[in-house]
Amino acid sequence: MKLWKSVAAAAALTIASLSAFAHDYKAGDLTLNHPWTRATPPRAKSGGGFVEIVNTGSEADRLIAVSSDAAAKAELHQMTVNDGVMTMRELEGGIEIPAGETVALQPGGLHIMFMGLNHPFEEGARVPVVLTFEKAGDVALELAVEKMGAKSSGGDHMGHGKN
Ligand SMILES: [Cu+2]
Repeated sequence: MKLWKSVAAAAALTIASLSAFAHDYKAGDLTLNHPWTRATPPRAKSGGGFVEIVNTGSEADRLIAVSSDAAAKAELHQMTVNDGVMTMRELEGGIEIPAGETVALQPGGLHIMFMGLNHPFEEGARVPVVLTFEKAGDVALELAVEKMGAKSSGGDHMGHGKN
């Protein structure tokens, strides 16, 4: 499934080639630290993606979309736990990155959601993703695939397989 337009793809390739050996990414006033995901079980249909986004600028930006060739669909999600019940919802308005602040996408909170994985995420591999920001534009990243359950805060994404 081709979610990105050719312009975005060209920009993504340029950025990816510049940062092939780094694992922090910069775009305008944004720095994206250590994007990562977790290895998935063999038949998993979904997975989460995580990254810390630092805005050193004087204006807010907004993460408005995510796309990836690794899955049929990628969305921005918020996980919350109320009385022990985990729920996730898609953030249709995106995620604001306030000026001078850091927003962490992490297990148990905000995250990238991959649905319909083309193949399982294997530990040590890299998963390509393009994040689209209102001001900073498209930023191509590679998520490092860590151990299954790594840095988990208890929640996982198994529930999404039924969607
Ligand atoms: Cu989710």
